[in-house]
Amino acid sequence: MASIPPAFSQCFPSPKTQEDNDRDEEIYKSYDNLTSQLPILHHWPPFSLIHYQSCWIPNVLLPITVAIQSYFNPRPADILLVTNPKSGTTWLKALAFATLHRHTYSLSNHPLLTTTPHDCVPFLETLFNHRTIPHLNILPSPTIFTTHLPLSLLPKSVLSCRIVYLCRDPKDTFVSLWSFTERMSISLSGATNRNEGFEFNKAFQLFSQGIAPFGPFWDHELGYWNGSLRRPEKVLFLRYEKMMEDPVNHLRRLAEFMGCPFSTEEERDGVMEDLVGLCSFDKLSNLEVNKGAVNIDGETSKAPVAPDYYFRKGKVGDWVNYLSIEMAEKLDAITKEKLHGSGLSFETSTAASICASSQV
Ligand code: PAP
Repeated sequence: MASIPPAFSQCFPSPKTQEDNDRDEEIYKSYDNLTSQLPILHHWPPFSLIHYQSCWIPNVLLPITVAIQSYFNPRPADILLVTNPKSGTTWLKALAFATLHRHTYSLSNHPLLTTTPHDCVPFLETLFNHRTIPHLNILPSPTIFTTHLPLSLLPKSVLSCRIVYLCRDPKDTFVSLWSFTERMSISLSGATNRNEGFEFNKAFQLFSQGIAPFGPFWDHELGYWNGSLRRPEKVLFLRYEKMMEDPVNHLRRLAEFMGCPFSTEEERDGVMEDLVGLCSFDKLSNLEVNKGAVNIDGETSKAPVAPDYYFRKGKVGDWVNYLSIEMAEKLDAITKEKLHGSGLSFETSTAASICASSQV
């Protein structure tokens, strides 16, 4: 878990009053106690996953999650970006940040050139990870936050702000998640041999059973999908694959939803194309800031995770290079069953459709 970006340090008044200190200690300690009462699995290295209110969350996040449930109280203008891990969080953060602040920063001197998207838009899980309830309401309004938590684990008050949800085909999400956690667990364990990492087939089995960080994958998607059907003015549901196909039109929708639509002049002057270029995989992944090492200071480890872990390939359909056809069909079948009747589907990227198109 990353440290607090400087722009957010004002949420943590220092020194704390003794009263605040005692309150925070008591709150976080009582949440810690919950950990011993819940089922826990150690099969998804480097995390231990704890089953809390039907969701598998990394166990170090349990007190943080409960603190978010109790104390996250966004303002109506705030924007919450939500993703299942590895669904394009980094990209969405960059796009939303660049769009909201486009009148403040020029392209040549933009914070995204020198600051990672994760530091521009921190996770709630990071902000609540300091055994202090952060004073988020002193931040400028609107502020953009991010979380991986499912809708069912967020407080009801979350619908007072606007939520942007980005989903991705589960096969690509799984491959990206496995690659990231495998790389992380090798780095943390000091292993030199890939075989000592996180075995692919084992990860696949767990993911298929719904056991993955913030899983089950499908429940996460359905929570926000149904939210977007019920309250379209509050939840914008986006898809990674569609955004890759037509990023400019999606940026237009994102800006409208966030309450800062592009003007006719901006459209004419190519502002959307410029921002899409700034936030593109090629641009961001080649910046020095997105290559260097940073420290994870969560309880899981002190080992470094380099920002380039968040920039692997950025491709749609990379699963074909990792999953056997049987695995892909199995995941497709589970997805079809889980999403049945919801109106949400990933039909265009199923194993069957890819096989059919490669035979044409
Ligand atoms: P997180 O949920 O842990 O924050 P997230 O950013 O969702 O991570 O996952 C990284 C994925 O987004 C990677 O996908 P891949 O493993 O399939 O390659 C990464 O390459 C992709 N990604 C990162 N930045 C961009 C971008 N600017 N455009 C498109 N995809 C991106």
